[in-house]
Amino acid sequence: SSDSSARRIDVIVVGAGFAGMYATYKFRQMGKSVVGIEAGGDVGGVWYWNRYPGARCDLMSVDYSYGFSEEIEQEWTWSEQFAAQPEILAYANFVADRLDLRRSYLFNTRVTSAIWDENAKLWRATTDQDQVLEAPYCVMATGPLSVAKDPDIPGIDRFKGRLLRAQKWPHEPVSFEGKRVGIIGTGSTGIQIVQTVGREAGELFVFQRTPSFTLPMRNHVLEPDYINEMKRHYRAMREAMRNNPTGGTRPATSRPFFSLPPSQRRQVMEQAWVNGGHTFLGSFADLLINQEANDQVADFVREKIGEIVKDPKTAEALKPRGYPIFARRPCLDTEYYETYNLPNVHLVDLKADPIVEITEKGIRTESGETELDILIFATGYDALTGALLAFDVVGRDGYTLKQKWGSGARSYLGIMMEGFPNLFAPSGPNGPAALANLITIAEHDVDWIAEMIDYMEANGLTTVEPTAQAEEGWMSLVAALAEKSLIRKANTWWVGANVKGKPQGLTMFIGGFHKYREHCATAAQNRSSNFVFDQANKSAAA
Ligand code: NA7
Repeated sequence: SSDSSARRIDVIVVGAGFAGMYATYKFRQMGKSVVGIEAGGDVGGVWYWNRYPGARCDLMSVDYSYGFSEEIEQEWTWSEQFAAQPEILAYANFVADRLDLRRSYLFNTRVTSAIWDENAKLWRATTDQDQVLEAPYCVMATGPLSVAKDPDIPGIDRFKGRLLRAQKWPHEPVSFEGKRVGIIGTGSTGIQIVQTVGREAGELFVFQRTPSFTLPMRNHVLEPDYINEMKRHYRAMREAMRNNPTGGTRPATSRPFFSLPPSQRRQVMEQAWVNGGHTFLGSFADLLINQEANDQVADFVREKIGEIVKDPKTAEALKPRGYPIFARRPCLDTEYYETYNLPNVHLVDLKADPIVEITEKGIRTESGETELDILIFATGYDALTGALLAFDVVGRDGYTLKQKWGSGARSYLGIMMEGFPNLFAPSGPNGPAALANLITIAEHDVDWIAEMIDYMEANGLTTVEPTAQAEEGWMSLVAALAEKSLIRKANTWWVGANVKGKPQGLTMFIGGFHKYREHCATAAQNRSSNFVFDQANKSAAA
């Protein structure tokens, strides 16, 4: 029975990031009525919120952009090889304008629950603005990195200075001039903030628990000749991206590290350092499965840190040890290590001098209190599953997602869940997120979902969910691949280690985007063995 005050539509899309925007467009093109729900004030998702100084994508801009529209590809021109947040947000806005997406969205609105109604065969989504929406299909484009996580440190509420979170950055510019600034977090986000704010602030104190490996980004302005060339070859490029393990244009290699003699290996690493860090992983095929190869690259990077950073004690503290390089997402920086040569930038090594508490005036470590005007948190996300567990998602027979994922996220292809009919999560947990280009994944997944819906409608089917067996098979494959990889050897958001109490384990398919795509295609070709259609009708008839 459907709720009489509810608005009945065809598809609910949660999120206006790149996955949600494309889903909204795609389903509208299919003639569906779509309502999108977005907590932010406008489109852009993570790029709407993350306005911190130095925010930039570490994928090349031509890769990290939509491939579904030739018009958009031709009309939009990227200015830099790696675009900064304002440009990416401008791009999202350009796409939203161009496709008139905003008319489908409720902004400044959060979904508070999404509940499957088995009788009506509808998802019913309730919002914090008291709307109720009902639709046969619900698409959770909620993003793998959208729920910010504060550090577990006592006294956060006590601080009387200005507290800023990277992932909820104010819209108006923040001045650091003459200020004493502290930052906690030295992942990709912290590194971008440090290298930017370190050059502005009166004093910058970097409270580092675990140093990251970061490689030079070598960002540069894109020349008109390059742009023209690119625009001529976009089609072939997108095709190549779809067949690439990263879902991007970075060339893949099958060359093992030790297939080259030592001097040549060294030469390749030196060249990768000069060309830019994103070429490292493309230089050797086995860096994430061969510990000795990994050690050699890690040694090479530690050597570079030692060469750049002048103070030996600081250099030593910045050198990551005890986990494999690339087992945390590698950061790409612009003179990050050089920042520590500035007289106003101070590294506080929390391994030697742990934080005790946050005080009214700043941060107290074991050795004493550091007074601060501004404190920045760049302490990461409740990644991959956080956004979908932040509200109630209730499937068939009152089965909740929290129950289903109680001991770790389970899904089929990272898109669908047994027990949750007609619920789709593009770039969801157990898909290739984080190791591949998220826009490529999002477009692929939305297209795959659209095909599924087309198939159902052409065949008079109303509900679909994966079989328990198909889901189990996928989860075994994800686990088997994870088992072989060095990724499990580092405590990161990739394995859930950064959130207290979170089930541990790699909930990502690491076999490469190109393989993921094949699995999805095969799954769809064998629909009757991998999915149950009209489950309720069947059980009612039985
Ligand atoms: P990350 O990579 O999860 O980094 C979070 C950082 O915050 C990391 O250095 C943490 O140190 C640090 N952290 C968290 N809690 C604490 C406490 N209590 N004390 C000290 N330091 C702390 O998040 P990012 O936002 O940088 O990057 C996320 C992804 O966004 C990135 O991988 C790209 O894909 C884009 P720890 O390692 O836990 O010791």
